[in-house]
Amino acid sequence: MPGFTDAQPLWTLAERRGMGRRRFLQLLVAGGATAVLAACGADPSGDDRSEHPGWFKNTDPFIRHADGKSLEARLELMDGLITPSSFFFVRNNSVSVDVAAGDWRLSIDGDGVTDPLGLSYDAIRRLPSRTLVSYLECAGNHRAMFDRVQGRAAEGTQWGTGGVGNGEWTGVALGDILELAGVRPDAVSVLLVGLDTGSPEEGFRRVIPVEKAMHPDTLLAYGLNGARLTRDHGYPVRALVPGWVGASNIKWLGRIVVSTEQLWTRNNTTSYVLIGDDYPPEGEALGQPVTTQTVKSALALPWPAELEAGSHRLHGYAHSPDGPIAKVEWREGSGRTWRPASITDPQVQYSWARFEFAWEARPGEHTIMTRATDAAGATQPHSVPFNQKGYLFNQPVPHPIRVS
Ligand SMILES: Nc1nc2c(c(=O)[nH]1)N[C@H]1C(S)=C(S)[C@@H](COP(=O)(O)O)O[C@H]1N2
Ligand SMILES: [Mo]
Repeated sequence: MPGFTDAQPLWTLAERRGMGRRRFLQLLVAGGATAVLAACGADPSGDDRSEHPGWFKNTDPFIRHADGKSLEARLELMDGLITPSSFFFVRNNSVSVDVAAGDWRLSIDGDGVTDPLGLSYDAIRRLPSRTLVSYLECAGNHRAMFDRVQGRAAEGTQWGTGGVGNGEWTGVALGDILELAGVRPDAVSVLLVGLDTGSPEEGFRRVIPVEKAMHPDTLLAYGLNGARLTRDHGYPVRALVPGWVGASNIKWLGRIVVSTEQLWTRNNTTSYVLIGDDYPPEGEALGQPVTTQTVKSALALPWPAELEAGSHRLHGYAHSPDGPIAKVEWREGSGRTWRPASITDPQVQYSWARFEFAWEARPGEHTIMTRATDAAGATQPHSVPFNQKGYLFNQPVPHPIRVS
């Protein structure tokens, strides 16, 4: 039974809400972090009204970035495999929007379909549904490590390790929707457009290739963790593109354009592109557009972590876009020996893996690195080349731990 290595942030939150230590411990025993959060007045569905204009959910459990667009998850608040909606990170390029399902329509058009159409929410709910577990990660997750580890800051929100979550998603296969619209055999690009500003002309968008769009696991999702998708995560319908960078998973989806030519938009020419000496330009892009994520791991600890001396069971999460995690290793300080961590749960579909290991904490300043390898043999590299916007950082990070 996994436990908390450090429930300090949760306790701080509970204390601020006037909760006593005993009640806090009782709630943890009864229902884990979710129960504590619910007792603090946060709707466990994660769809309540926050005091901040950018989001709907209670922002207390998160690291709130100054850009007003990014709620970074605290991995140390998670003990299970599935991330509760109320702890799931949020990344917006503007603000979360409130779209009423009754008024919502999805349009599918473009020269890549023979029968352009519009679908209501009810129509989508009548189509065959699929449920799958998948992690979802921002392309910029770990971006701050370019600065913290390589000493050269990349542009953009300085995400630590919490720009990621693992959900159980329910929806319809995007491929079924494209079939309904009569997708042509010579279709190439599928453009997904969000309703961020209320109109499909302005919304956040991303192009994916038709092969990925037609994959049976690429979904138009309306459910997260057995409940209705919440507004911060794209209600009424969002795209779920397993393994691909967060930005492909368009929220508040309003329009799909299918094209027989490769489409280029901001988000595959100047943004979500690896720009730097090691990345030659591709097509109309300034560098190499990011598509899939990379193999990564992180400890479920605050940065820096503070622990009491003694025996600890540390845990964390590892994920790869290319299948299950085969092993996770850890190493202390600049030591040469990597030791095996154990993977604690069976991995289904595109889930991340939860790993843990025992650590004897002696007083002083320490660092621990973890390194994941997936079933295809891909492992976290010794060093990643710099790119201007700081995407896909996946070298092992020395997590600072202060022991007293
Ligand atoms: N419409 C729309 N979709 C969007 C975004 C956005 O700003 N608008 N942000 C994208 C980015 S950059 C990421 S990382 C994921 C984050 O999903 P989440 O907020 O549900 O965690 O949503 C993606 N989909
Ligand atoms: Mo992102």
